[in-house]
Amino acid sequence: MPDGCGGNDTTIGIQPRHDWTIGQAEALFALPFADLIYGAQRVHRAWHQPNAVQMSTLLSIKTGGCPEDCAYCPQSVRYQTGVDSEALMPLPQVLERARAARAAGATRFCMGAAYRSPKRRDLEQITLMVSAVRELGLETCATLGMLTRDQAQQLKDAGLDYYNHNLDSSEEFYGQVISTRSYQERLDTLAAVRDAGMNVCCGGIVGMGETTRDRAQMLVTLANLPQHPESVPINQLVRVPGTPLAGAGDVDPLDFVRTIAAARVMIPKAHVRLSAGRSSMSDELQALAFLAGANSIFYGEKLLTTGNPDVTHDRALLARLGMRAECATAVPGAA
Ligand code: SAM
Ligand code: DTB
Ligand code: SF4
Repeated sequence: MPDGCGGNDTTIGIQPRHDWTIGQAEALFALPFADLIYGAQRVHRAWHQPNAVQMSTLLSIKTGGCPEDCAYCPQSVRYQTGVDSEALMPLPQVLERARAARAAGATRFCMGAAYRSPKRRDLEQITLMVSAVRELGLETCATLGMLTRDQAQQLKDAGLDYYNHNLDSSEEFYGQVISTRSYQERLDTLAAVRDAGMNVCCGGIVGMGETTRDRAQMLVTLANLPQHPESVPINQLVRVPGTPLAGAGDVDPLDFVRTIAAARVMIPKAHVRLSAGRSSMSDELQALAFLAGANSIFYGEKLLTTGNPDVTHDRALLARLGMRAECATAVPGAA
């Protein structure tokens, strides 16, 4: 490039680092779009099969009635969203859904519960679900709110492979979204999950009114954890009527893609999941997210309480892009 034409230093390293500064992260977001995507692709191809997508299916095993006040969430008891409070789903029903997910091509089954934290008796039931789902040969994931160290160990002993617990945003912005538990409590749960020997699934939401700096700061917090999360879900806010964030402004789709790309660069070995919000994204936007390094999706018609693209559409999209489902990792001890 000729001197004096405003060329950028676009060198993006491929090695995992744990010493990101907010300035460096913001500089990534500020790169020309093509430079950021090019860097993210280089990182992606250094660590991952470029055209493979990990497929997780979600099931809400305990819906609604949650005492927390997360401003984005249709399952909080505090907001009138039309989501009723239900009891914990019985094991046979969970297994039926897990078998269906496996038959449709999912390799991981993620069980979500609208809890602040699980009670002892609920956790006993859930450990049975985890073991039974794993016996089907599926990887297991759960998201049940805050965990103590003992609870994390119980889940690990039952065969839980991944625990999802999101930071959601930067610590600074978090207080505007949730008041009923602290950022530090989230970090404590993540440490308990990690110390119990489980894989960590942790990401956040784009579109709640946060700034680019908040997005960058959330990724700095994740990247500077002692061990990187294995899975990083990047959700676009699903604006559910009745929640305080129902009227949040649109996200610039290119800024959403920048967040995916920055996650890919800063947490290179993780699966970055193009998570909630796909129902309102065009195929072209999703293609751009894959190009930016997303390599995992939620697969199946429903997320927890809101919709997701149907599997026929997703299969067709992957085929159009020459992409394929990632092969399952062997689940030791599965039937
Ligand atoms: N109750 C548990 C918890 O909060 O950890 C587990 C379930 S909770 C629904 C899991 C995550 O879903 C949240 O941390 C948030 O990132 C995401 N989520 C919830 N509602 C959402 C929405 N309307 N749009 C996008 N993501 C959402
Ligand atoms: C995550 O990061 N996104 C998923 C999963 N982890 C549990 C949940 C998305 C929920 C979207 C709103 C709903 O369907 O209720
Ligand atoms: Fe409850 Fe989780 Fe929803 Fe927050 S995000 S209200 S903790 S279900």
